[in-house]
Amino acid sequence: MASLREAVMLIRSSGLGQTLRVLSFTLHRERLERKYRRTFSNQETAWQTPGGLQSTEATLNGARFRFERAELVVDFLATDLARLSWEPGTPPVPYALAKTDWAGVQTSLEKAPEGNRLASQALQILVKPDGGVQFATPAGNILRQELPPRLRGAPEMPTWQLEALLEPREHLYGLGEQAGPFNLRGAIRRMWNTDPGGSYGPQANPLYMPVPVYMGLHPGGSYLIFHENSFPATFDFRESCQVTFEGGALRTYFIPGPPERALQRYTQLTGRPELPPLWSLGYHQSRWGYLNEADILEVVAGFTQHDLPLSAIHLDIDYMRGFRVFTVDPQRFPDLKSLAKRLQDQDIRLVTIIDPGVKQDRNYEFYKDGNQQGRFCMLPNGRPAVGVVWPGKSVFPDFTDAKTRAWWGEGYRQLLEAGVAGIWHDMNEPTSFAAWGGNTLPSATRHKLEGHGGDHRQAHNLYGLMMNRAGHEALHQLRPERRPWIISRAGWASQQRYAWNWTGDCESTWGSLRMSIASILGQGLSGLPYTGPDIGGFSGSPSAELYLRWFQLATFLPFFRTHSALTTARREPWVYGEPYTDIIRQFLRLRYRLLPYLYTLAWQTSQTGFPLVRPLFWTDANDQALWDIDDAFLLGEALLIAPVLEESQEQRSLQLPGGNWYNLWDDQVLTGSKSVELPTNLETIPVLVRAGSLLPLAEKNISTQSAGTRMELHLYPPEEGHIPAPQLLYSDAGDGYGESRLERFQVRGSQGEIEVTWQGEGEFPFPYDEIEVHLHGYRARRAWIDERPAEMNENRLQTGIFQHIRFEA
Ligand code: MIG
Repeated sequence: MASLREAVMLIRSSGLGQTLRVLSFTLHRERLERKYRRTFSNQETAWQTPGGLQSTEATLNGARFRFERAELVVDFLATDLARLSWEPGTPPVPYALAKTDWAGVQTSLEKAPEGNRLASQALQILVKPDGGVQFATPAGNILRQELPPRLRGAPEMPTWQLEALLEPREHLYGLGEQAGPFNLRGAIRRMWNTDPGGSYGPQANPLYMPVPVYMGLHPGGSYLIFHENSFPATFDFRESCQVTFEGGALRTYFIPGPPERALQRYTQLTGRPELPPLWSLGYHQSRWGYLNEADILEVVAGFTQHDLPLSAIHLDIDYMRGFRVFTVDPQRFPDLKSLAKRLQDQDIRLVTIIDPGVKQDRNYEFYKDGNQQGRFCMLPNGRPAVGVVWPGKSVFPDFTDAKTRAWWGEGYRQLLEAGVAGIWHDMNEPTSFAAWGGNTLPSATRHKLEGHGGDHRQAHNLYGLMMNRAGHEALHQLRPERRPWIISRAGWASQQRYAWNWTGDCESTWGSLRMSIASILGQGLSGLPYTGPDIGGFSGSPSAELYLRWFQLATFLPFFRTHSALTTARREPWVYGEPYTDIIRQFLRLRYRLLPYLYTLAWQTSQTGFPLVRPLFWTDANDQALWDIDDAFLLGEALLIAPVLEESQEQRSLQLPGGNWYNLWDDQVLTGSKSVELPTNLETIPVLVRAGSLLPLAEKNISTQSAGTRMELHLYPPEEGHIPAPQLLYSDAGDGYGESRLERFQVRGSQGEIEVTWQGEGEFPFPYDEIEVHLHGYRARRAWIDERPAEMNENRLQTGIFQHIRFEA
């Protein structure tokens, strides 16, 4: 049992029978592990180096280096994307790759005194005669120095270890979902999708979704590294950068360049998310413990009564018939379809949870069918791998088989036909309850791996990813006119193509609130832009103040949902009474006003892979003072959020990036490149707007379906001599694959005179009837709309569609 809490929850909710099942599973697995470890243990053999270089051969886009005991193949897929593969070891099944048809670039292979040098216009790779590898910029700045890798164990299943030296100032970020500080320097992290068991805090490791990708930043430059290897691994960043993979070929993608360019390349390689439906960026309410239709209707009525907007409500495991996936309990939800319809009429979407474990029950059609068709993971003895999850003894679909993905995909049909809008994938690490020794399937469990075949050590980290792929493909197929929306707990590299994710069962503490920022920033730099924590933390009952602070922070995160565990106090946004409900209402409204801005960021993510939530150094990767900041973040280009992360805090300090920043609440201007003190109060958290921004805020209609009838453009004057990047505004119907449009607003000028030019393109009609430009930190005495004098109303200007506006102080 991962924790006593879970043990108690388990016995309480499932009884003694379940507990005995868990014990029996654990004992059975232990026997299997012992047997299996004998076959595959690499622990006893000594580390070896590749040995001396024996031959070098230029290839079209790189070179092949034969060493005594290993071989290295280097390919330049693009000038700034190199793939290095060390064998022996099973090459990866390319699940993570979205793009495989790289044209490749011709490189020159040059013999130098230190070794063989391969160079493109963006990167030099030096392969030394002992297998050491050095990466440098064309100018010769060293980005990374690798020692000769080490390997041990049987050649068909070696353990590889790669060690690189770190620069004294080097910072490392990423590795998917992580707790603890944003900068991973000094950390040791395990790659093994894991359910920490009902609650976790700031140092937990591993979590549900580690990803073997990270970014390095040091004064000599920056780079991104992706290891395409799904075996269990350890990333040890304490002394040096030491990475150990317990199987498979050692495959590395190396991308030099500043963070945003590197991330763009990485997400070209592994894919970018499609644009999500607009409703998914609204507010979601959830709780493990909304038991039936009456509960749901009562909660929804509460939102109406308290005048709080709501976009989605989630059904946790209790909607199912005895936790059987793809069933609905007829007593609790007698008519899901009419419920979904009723909610939809109020612009509220229904999301249902789906767990991968399928109850082993002879009278359950889905199980029977899957069993007959051989859809479940097997043990080497040809019998299904049986674990224990909520429904009791359960079997696990093998999502690494295309036929199984298609079969599973059919399961969603009924839910979609009932009007369910989104799907929530849980327990897909995969998790099986166990009393000790980790809560997942036995290592010996077999997986198809698209015909290559392999064991659970290779397939474990791919399990959630491939379940999400199955779901994503099914939603596309079953409901082609709508955009799929799935949120998942587990996943792996390239996960962003198939699902959002949330940070799981984080504890309800101030430390956990703070940690969620680092987690989301790290995921963003791992290519995963859509995430967020359970507001208030999952496992406990937060104080009113903690819940409020969490809510205020989450207003600026992509995934915006309150969710809580069965055993906690109720947590609808009104349960804390005033002044909390009123403040929450203000933040909810702000969130809905921000939707066009968020939606534009979502569109940008689909084009670039940039996360919505970004570290402060995104403004300037050379500003070393920003490298450690994980108590504040950027939302897109325009907003900087500095949440309140401590109880009764009256002011907080912030390392402010360079340039001028306006306080969103009172327009006070601050100048950056220094640490500033920000006063706080209960009503707000510090939010700053970057000078030169034109922040779009929708007004009047805060529903998610039609984004608003009035658009306010909030103009914050640029600094003298600075021309900001254009502010984009993306619009479409909010779902489906119809027409869209993109506005491009260019702001120029400064204190004396400011102009805004507007260029729009696209067939979708501009969705706002009125436009109002609001000036901040600037007083205009006169204004012209398309060269005609116009009337200022205080600091506001009413206008229709325009091409050019000019303000004069
Ligand atoms: O073993 O479905 O992280 O959000 O409420 C716990 C019940 C299973 C874990 C998820 C949580 C969800 C809970 N699930």
